[in-house]
Amino acid sequence: MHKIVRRRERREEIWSPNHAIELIKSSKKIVVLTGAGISTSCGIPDFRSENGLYAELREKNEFDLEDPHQMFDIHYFKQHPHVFYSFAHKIYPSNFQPSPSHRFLALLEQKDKLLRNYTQNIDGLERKAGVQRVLQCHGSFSTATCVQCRTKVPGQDIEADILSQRVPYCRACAKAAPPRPKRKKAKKRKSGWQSDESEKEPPPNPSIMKPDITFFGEGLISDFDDLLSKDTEQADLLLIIGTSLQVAPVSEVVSLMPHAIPRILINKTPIKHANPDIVLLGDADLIVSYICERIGWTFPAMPATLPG
Ligand code: CNA
Repeated sequence: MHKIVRRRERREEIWSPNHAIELIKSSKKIVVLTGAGISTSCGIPDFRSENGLYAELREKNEFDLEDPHQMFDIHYFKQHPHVFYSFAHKIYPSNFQPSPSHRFLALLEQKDKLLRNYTQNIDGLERKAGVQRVLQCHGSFSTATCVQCRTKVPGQDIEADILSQRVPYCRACAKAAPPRPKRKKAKKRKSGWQSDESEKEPPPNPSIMKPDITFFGEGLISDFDDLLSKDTEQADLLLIIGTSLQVAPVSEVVSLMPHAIPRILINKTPIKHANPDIVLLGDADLIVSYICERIGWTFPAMPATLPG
């Protein structure tokens, strides 16, 4: 009740960056909802910005897609896996380093203020920055699963295929299938993208491996609902950073948080449906660096090895 009154009173005022700094300083259980905007400075494009992946897929149309969403659509993937694997190396996270925004999350955790980071990102950079209390709502490349027999393998097993733009097939399915007679030399395909189908014979029953990232048409990882219902009871601040909040159900974190909890949006573009109390528009890295400077926090050193 106290919180509700406080927020109603504050809503009468004009909230400023100073309020944001005060809220971050005083809060102890911060939920941070992040998206692709915290990784653009690392060199990974987001989806919906002017120079994002959707714009690139639309403009270049090198994959002949009717709609850029198809690149991450599970039904399309199962029928045309070579399209995703011709492209996946561009977003494969092995060579990227965390941004100041990722390190800000690590800092909140170090200060014992981070209740949880709900990230929609699949690049794993929160963990690389040392953040432990992170839920990768849309999964990651750290494991891969056979779409047919559901055998799970470490992501490293398909890394070479991703980087060479080849479709990885399931070894377990190939072992289980009866041997089949040798084919004559495969004909080269005329398609624009490189397909391994033209390079080598696929296994008898080609079962495709898929990285454990959530495609459109797939459900979220199982922990999401449980953790969110616990966190909504404890959270005292919601920070939304670098997301257009267009992808449900993660976008619903905002509406599921009790109204008493103040919400701060840090983003390049305004997101009206986040209904934020404080909007800090601009580059996330610059804004979080400014906040840290004002509070007197310095970024922790990067961990030497990857936790978890
Ligand atoms: P989005 O819809 O592309 O929105 C990104 C938002 O970030 C936009 O509102 C931008 O204005 C904003 N933004 C971009 N750069 C910055 C910046 N430097 N500072 C502040 N704000 C910035 O992406 P969402 O994350 O909202 O959509 C969820 C999708 C995107 C998830 O399914 C992800 O898997 C997917 N995705 C992830 C990555 C990644 O892991 N790095 C990259 C591309 C897409």
